[in-house]
Amino acid sequence: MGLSSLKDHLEKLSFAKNAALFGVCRVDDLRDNFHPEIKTASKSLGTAISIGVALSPAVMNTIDNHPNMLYKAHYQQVNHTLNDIAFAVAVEIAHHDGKAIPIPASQIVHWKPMRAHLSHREIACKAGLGWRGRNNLLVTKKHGSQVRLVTVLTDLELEPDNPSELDCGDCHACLDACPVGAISEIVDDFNLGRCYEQVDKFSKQNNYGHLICGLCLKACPGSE
Ligand code: B12
Ligand code: SF4
Ligand code: SF4
Repeated sequence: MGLSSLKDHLEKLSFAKNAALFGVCRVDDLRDNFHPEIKTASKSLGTAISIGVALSPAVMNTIDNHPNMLYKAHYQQVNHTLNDIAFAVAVEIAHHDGKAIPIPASQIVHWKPMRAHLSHREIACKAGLGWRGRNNLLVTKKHGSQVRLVTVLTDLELEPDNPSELDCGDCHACLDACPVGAISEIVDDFNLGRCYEQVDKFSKQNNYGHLICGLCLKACPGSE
C-alpha cells in the first residue's frame, strides 16, 4: 500500500472507531518542546497523526455553572476512546512496517510545571484540525472546542495537512463563561494560574479526582 492510501486507511480506521477529526503534520521543529521521556525515543519519528473525538453537545449542555458527574464520566469515556483509537492506529502502522508511539490522551508526566509528553493542541493546530482560540484551546469549525485530542508519532512520511486559516473573529462567548476571568481578548494573556486554581477547586469540592471544568468548552460549540 502506498503512503497516500495508507493515510486514507488510517483515517477510515479512526473514523470507524468514533474519531471526528484526523490530520497529519511534521514534528521535527516541535521536538524541543517534548518531554525528555520521548525526546530521544522519538527522534526517528518525524510525523504526527492528530486525532480528535467530539464531545456530546447534549452532555455539555447539562453543565450549569460547574462541572457534573455526567461530564466527568463523559470525559473519562472520551479519553478511553482516544487511547483506543491511537493504539489501533499504532498497531496498524506496525502491520505496515512502520514505527509508532501512541501518546496518552490525558496524562500529566511532570506535575511542576504541569506537562505531558507533548502538546496535543499544538500538534492538532499544525495538522489543520483547527485554530488556537481565545480560550487557549483548539477550536474546530464544526465542533468548536468540544473536541478532545490524541497524537500518534510515526516514522511514516504521510502527507502533512495545511493549518487552518480560520480564527475566533468577533466571537467572545468564552470570556463571560469563565468564572475566574482567565480568558482574555488576546490568547497570550490567558491566565493559567487562575484556571488551574478553579479546576482544582471544582475537583476538591466534588471529589472528581480529575481536573475538569468544561465551562469554556460549553461556551464554544462550533457550527453543529
Ligand atoms: C496538564 C493539562 C491541563 C492543566 C494545564 C497545564 C498547562 N501547563 O497547560 C489544567 C489542569 C489547568 C488543564 C485545564 C484544562 N484542560 Co487540559 N490538559 C493538560 C494536558 C494533560 C497537558 C498540557 C501540557 O502539557 N501543557 C504544557 C504546555 C507547554 O503545552 P500547551 O499548554 O498544550 O500549549 C503551549 C504551546 O503548545 C503553545 N501553542 C502552540 N501552538 C498552539 C496551538 C494551540 C491550539 C494552543 C492552545 C497552544 C499552542 O502555547 C501553549 C503555551 O505555551 C493536555 C493533554 C496534552 N498532552 O496535551 C490536556 C488538554 C490540553 N486539556 C484539555 C482540556 C479540554 C482542558 C479543560 C477544559 C478541562 C476540562 N477537561 O474540563 C481545561 C481548559 C483550560 C484552558 N482553557 O486552557 C484538552 C484540550 C482540548 C482542546 N480542544 O484544545 C487537552 C488537549 C486534553 C485532550 N486529550 O484533549 N489542563
Ligand atoms: S467561544 Fe468564541 S472566542 Fe471563545 S474560543 Fe470559541 S470561537 Fe473563540
Ligand atoms: S477550564 Fe474553567 S476556569 Fe479554566 S479557562 Fe475554562 S472556564 Fe475558565
